[in-house]
Amino acid sequence: MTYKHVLYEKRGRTAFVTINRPEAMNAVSFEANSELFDVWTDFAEDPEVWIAILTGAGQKAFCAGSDIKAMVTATEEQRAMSNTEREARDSHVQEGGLVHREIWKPIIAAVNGYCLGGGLEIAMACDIIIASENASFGVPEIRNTGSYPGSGGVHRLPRHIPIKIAMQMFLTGDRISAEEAMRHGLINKVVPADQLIAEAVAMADRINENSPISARVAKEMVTKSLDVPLEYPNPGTRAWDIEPEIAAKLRASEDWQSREGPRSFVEKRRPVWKGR
Ligand code: CO8
Repeated sequence: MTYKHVLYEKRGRTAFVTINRPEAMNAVSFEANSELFDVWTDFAEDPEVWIAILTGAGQKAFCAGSDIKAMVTATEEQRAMSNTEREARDSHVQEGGLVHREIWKPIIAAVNGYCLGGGLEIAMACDIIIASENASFGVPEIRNTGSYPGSGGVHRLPRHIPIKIAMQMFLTGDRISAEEAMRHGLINKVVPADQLIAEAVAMADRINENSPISARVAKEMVTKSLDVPLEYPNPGTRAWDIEPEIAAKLRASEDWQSREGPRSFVEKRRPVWKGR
C-alpha cells in the first residue's frame, strides 16, 4: 500500500513511518491524518512488526502541527465540531492518527527539527523521543491559530514536564530548544542530526531484543494506571487493580507459556521471542 503523505516501510521487526510533506514542514492535513491512521492500524495489527520509528521528511521539521492553511478553507460545519464529535465521526481527524488511540506496541519519535503544536502532540503520544540538536518544541496555537493544543497537548504536556514550564509554553507560544527539552525531561536523548535515525534504530533494536509481549503489557499498564492512585481511595479504583486484566495477556502468550524468558536466562543464551 502506498500513500501520498506518508512513507511506510517495514524492515525486520521495525516499522518506519515518515510524515512526508516537507514543503509544508510536515504539517498534517486531514488527508495526511487519514493516511497515518491507516498506517498505525496496519502497524498495530501486523504480528511481524514489534516497534515503530516515526520521523518527518527532510532536514527541517518533524511536524509543524495541523495544516493551518486547511483551517482557513474549512467549512463552518467542520469548524463547529468539537474534538469529541469529530472523533466520534472519524477518529483519524485527530493528529497523526495517533494521539488518542490504544496502540500498545512501542513507538519511538525521531524528532528531526520543528516539533510544534500537533507535531508535539504526536511526539508526546510516542513512548520515547530522540531529537536532533536542531530540533525545537512548542505549542504556538495561541499565537498562530487562536486555538489551543486540542489534540492532547493540554493534557499531556503538563504531565510530561513541570507545569510552570508547560504554562509558559502554552501562554507565550515560544519554542524551547532540544537541550531545554532534555533538561525538562520531555525527551530522552539529543544527538547530532546525522546520527538521529541510527540512534533511533539502535534503540529499536535494543528494545526488540526483549519480550515484545512484555513491552506491550508494560506500555498498556503505564498508560492506564499513570493517573490512578496507587493505594487510595478504594479497592477497584487503584493502580494495582488495573494490573491483573492486562497481565493476563502476558500469561496467555506463547512466550510466557513456554517459559522462554527464564529458560534462556538459565541456559545462558539469548531468548528467541515469538511475540505471541
Ligand atoms: N500548516 C500549513 N502550512 C505550514 C505549517 C502549518 N502548520 N507550518 C509551515 N507551513 C508552511 C508555510 O506556510 C510555508 O508554506 P509556503 O512556502 O507555501 O509559504 C512552508 O511551510 C515553509 O514554512 P515557513 O516559510 O514558515 O518556514 P520558516 O522556516 O520561516 O518557519 C515554522 C518554520 C517555524 C515551522 C513556521 O512555518 C511556523 O510557525 N509554522 C506554524 C507552526 C504552528 O503554529 N503549528 C501549530 C498549528 S495548530 C495545531 O497543530 C493544533 C491545532 C489543534 C486544534 C484543536 C481545535 C480545538
